Amino acid sequence: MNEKVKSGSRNVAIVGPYLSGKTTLLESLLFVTGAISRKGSVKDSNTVGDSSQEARDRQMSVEVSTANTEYNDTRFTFIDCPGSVEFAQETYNALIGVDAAIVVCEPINDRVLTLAPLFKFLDDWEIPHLVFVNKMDRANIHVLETLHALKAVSSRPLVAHQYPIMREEQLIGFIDLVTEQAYHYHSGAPADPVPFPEELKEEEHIARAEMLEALANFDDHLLEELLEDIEPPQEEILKDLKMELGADLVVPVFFGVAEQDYGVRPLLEALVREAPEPETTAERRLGSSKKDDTTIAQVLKTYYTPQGGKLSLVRVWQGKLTDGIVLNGVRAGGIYHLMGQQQHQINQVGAGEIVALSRMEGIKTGDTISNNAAKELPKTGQLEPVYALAIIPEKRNDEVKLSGAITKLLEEDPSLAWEQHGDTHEVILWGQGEIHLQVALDRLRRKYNLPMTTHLPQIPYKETIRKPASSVHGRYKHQSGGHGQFGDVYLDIQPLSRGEGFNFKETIVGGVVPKQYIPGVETGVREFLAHGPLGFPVVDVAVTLTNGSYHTVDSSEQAFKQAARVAMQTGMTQCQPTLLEPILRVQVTAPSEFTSKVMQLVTGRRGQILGYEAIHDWQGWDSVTAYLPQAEMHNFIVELRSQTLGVGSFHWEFDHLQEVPDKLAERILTTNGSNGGNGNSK
Ligand SMILES: Nc1nc2c(ncn2[C@@H]2O[C@H](COP(=O)(O)OP(=O)(O)O)[C@@H](O)[C@H]2O)c(=O)[nH]1
Ligand SMILES: [Mg+2]
Repeated sequence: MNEKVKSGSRNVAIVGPYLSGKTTLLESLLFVTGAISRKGSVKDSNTVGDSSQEARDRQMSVEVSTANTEYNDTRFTFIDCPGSVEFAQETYNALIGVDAAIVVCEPINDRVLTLAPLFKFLDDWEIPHLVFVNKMDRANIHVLETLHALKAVSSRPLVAHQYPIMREEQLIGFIDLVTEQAYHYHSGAPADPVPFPEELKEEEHIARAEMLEALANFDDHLLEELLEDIEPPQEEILKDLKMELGADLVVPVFFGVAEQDYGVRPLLEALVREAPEPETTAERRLGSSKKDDTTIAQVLKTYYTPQGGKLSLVRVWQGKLTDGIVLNGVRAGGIYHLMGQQQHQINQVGAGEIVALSRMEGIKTGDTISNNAAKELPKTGQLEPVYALAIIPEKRNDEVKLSGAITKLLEEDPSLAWEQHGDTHEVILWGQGEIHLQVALDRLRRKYNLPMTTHLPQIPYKETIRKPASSVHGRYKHQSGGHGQFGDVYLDIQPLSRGEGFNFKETIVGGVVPKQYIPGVETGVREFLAHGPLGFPVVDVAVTLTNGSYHTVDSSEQAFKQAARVAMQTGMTQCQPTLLEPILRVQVTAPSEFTSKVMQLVTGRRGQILGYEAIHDWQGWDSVTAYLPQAEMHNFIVELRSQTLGVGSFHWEFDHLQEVPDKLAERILTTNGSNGGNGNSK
């Protein structure tokens, strides 16, 4: 099927906080434009946006979802993005491929505040965006107050594009601030023009003047007109809106009720009229590089379908995609338009479209793909993992299948990570929070038939010693038929400073321990230190072989290894073994009004505050730096989010090992047993 040529197209992401109504808005956009004949609802789990089982189970979007429609001769591709912070990576990866974003929010002050990280991302990437204040059927704060709250979190000036007409807390219509025409909404039909509501004259004038002033900041001609009290022509206002939205200089604001399709047509009209054309976006992304016919596309999302096929959602920046095209050396299996989970195959598609390609093996989300070695385009950074669970297949035999399945899981969702921990041998799944990991585990179970059990990851404690022991004797002597075994050593054991690790020396004179047996001694010492007296790997210890004796027939490297172990066994208990815990250097970011709460959270978890400061390119946000024991970090992100309306986040790295306070060490050792059983399961 070849696509009918449309006069234009727009790729638009729908973003905003969890529960603001994005999936509902998409449903309404598709309904109003005739792409679907009946509206689904999130409650009934039959929307186009939340079509995956993982999304339906939770009645929330957990990955980006695409749908196409047409309005006024313009072809639209909408991408419904998850709003939960735990799925932000999905949203960010998709956003770099769109021409504009609709930021959906609720008229509730606290919720508006949670938009700050999203606005920052949009502005850092200069992605044109407009705001759709949804749920205006229960707006219990004044419109101007909502605008005020929005302005406080956006670094770009917000301009009301409409002035809502309310009846008590219900939206019933709007005044278009460009034309000053008023309209009333009706369910199931476009809005009707109505006479200007005189009682709103004053408020409307203020909002309109603010809009014009904001636009005039980037247009001297408009500024002159305003200064001279000349009414600017509507075309000029629209031209400015288009230019300034397109360059992410201003953020127009709309109001609506997605559930009743109110405000949805004006939004579509504004997108047709004012959102930048795909060519404009492509020019911005591709920069000054030479334009030719080379096909350049970028992967916005990778899916594995329930049938196991791979689909790469791509934005075509330049050139075209044709059936069987080879990109980065990989032949595409097919080209598809996606409508939720449905796929519609097409033969070819030109620049400016977002489509899915099948079987792009080895190609990852964010990759730039081309038929002629195009230069790599910028991609979004990876969110750092902040929450971990240790996972074990329910069925032992599944262990071999696990790494293949996890690899696919990570391709679909790059904000997951996994590791096989060197000390604890656990498989640890890392992600952005509890729900994020639960969704990942659901996918493992459902798509890969890999049910998993989970527990809290063990803390990789280590141990060291506080005191030295000298000339510790170890002798290994075995006489059992044939020739025997004999090794005999004297070791000095000394504590080292934190971070120095392990070192082994020898000061043997006169060959009392022959050279060829010394490596055996070192191996014996190292093997012992893998499991110290407390059951954990020992660090920051120096061992010196000072003396010993041997037997010409019975000695061997093996016997000296055993002798060294005997000496270590005796010696280490005299050295006051102590438990060490990993300390992370953590940098917490949150709006400054929460800084004192963040500090309390840190100190309440045995943390040590190192300092705090304002973030230089993020007004109103602070960064608190602290040392925190890893043992206190498990649900730190959960607490942090609950203290900061969900917007706090942190960066961490391992910093050093530190002695565990005695009382606590005792508790850890008794609950873990003394043999390194180190399990702190739930
Ligand atoms: N009152 C009201 N509720 C709405 C409106 N739009 C969406 N909702 C409800 O808000 C909840 C979250 O909607 P959803 O579309 O899943 O939000 P998302 O998380 O942003 O995708 C659902 O229960 C919707 O029915 C609206 O305009 N008015
Ligand atoms: Mg949703």
